[in-house]
Amino acid sequence: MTITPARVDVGVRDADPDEPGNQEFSYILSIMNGNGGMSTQGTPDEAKNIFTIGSTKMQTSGGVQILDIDDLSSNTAHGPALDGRKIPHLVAPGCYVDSSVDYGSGYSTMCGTSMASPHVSGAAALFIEYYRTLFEADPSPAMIKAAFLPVAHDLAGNLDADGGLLGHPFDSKQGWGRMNLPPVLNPNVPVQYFDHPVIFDATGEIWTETFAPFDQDKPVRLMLVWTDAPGHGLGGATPAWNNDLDLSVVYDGQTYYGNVFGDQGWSVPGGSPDYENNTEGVFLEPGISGMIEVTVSAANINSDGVPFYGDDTDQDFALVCYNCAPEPDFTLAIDPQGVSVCGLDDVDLTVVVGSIMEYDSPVTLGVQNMPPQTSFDFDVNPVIPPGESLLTLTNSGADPGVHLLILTGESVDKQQTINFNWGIFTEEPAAPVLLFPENYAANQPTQTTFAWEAVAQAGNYHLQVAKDAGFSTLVVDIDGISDTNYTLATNLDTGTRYYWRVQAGNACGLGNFSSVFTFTTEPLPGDCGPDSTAIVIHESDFESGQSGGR
Ligand SMILES: [Ca+2]
Ligand SMILES: [Ca+2]
Ligand SMILES: [Ca+2]
Ligand SMILES: [Ca+2]
Repeated sequence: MTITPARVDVGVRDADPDEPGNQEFSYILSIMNGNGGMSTQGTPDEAKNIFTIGSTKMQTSGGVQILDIDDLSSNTAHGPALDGRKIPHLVAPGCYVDSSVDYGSGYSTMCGTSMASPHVSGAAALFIEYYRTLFEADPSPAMIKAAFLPVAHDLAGNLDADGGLLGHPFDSKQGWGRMNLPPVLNPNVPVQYFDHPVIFDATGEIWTETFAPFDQDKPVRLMLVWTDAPGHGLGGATPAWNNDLDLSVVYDGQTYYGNVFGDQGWSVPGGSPDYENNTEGVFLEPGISGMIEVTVSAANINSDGVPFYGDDTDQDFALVCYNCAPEPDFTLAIDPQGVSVCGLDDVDLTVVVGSIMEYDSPVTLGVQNMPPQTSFDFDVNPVIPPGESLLTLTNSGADPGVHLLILTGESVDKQQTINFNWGIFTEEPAAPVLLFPENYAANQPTQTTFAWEAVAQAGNYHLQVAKDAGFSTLVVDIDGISDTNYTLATNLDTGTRYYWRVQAGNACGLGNFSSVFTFTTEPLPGDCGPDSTAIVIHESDFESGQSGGR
């Protein structure tokens, strides 16, 4: 049975026709293995409401990681849809991938867009969980796309399925780029999510919000996605779209429309609104300093975008903005973020109070958790954002140690805090006492965890691991450890003897090293044990065709 685009486009909005109301369903489908070319997708790849995924390279068929993972793999189909819409929406690693296929020798690798789309399905499941923790609600299928598309990895300069050079997104080969999960689940800028903030009832209606970039050194990325009414759904050259929304952003007197990008992949002013695609992005390059006004307008509402609601002409949408602050606010920063001193010297730190969206209410600064026999002073307080103040910390005999302090900023309706460390020391720390691996421990994991007792006046610790008791061949030499334990990020050799020691340091200097402990790592099957010498008891040269067992 052929699945028409209409069937999946209907299902994104309402996957269960027997159940009253809408049961939304996020279809994340692989585009066909069309092997490049032009418009080599099949059906229902042309559907407009689904999330269509192409494939990038990852491993050889033998399972060896390859370097050019940002090239499209030769199997993936190129769009556009026959009516001109750009597909796929996203690409992900698909060729080759460790898979559950069994060619008679257990698991094997496989190459295909069918291997790429499960990466996005899994990532979407993680995003749904993340979104639930933020809003105690499920994101719509349009919201899932709107969260992933604007932060996808731009594949410009890499190869398409035919070996040609890719440009910047949005195009009909990489779509919006290669899936990039960290900024979706762990963004380093504020993200504003709007899932059906309004439902347009008629052509001409608009929705607007004003934002400012939170971090002026990073881009502002906006994405508008809507689940359109299904339409004829037959594929082919007859336009599949029904309702048309437009994203526009006004900044510094210029209007930026969705999907109007310049040579460098950033949005440029001018051009005209996109009337085909139901994913519209505006990417403003770093350096935006003023407010931006975001508008979603109902350019053409001719169909029932939201069944079981209102009349038969309406449409909802999802909009996501990365690096957008929603309202005027101030920011706090301190430089340096931590200080250590030996003796009774005063310490000076610079507090920077930033302004978002021209926020200028006075900010009163303070420091909490000050230890006894210390005091603080700001040369300017309160500070009018944007502004600075010099913070001086004075010590008249506080207990030595690392003190966690809290810098506070309070304004009429806002408050901010940041933590920083003040290390106060009077002498070099003593040598640590090692805990584990215990001396002469055997069969330790190769990603060994080391632990030692805390030392008075330790600012941080220095761990050394060597293959000899004299520490002339160091295999681990890590400084600045703040905890009293450390787990190796890389593996030691198996079946090998190691020696380790720790010293503590602070602003007064480095203490003595601990006594040395030794341990051995677990052997692999067939490994000779540590401190042993292999003795050959049988040899056979199969390559030369001789039979074994001489
Ligand atoms: Ca239903
Ligand atoms: Ca449009
Ligand atoms: Ca309706
Ligand atoms: Ca209407």
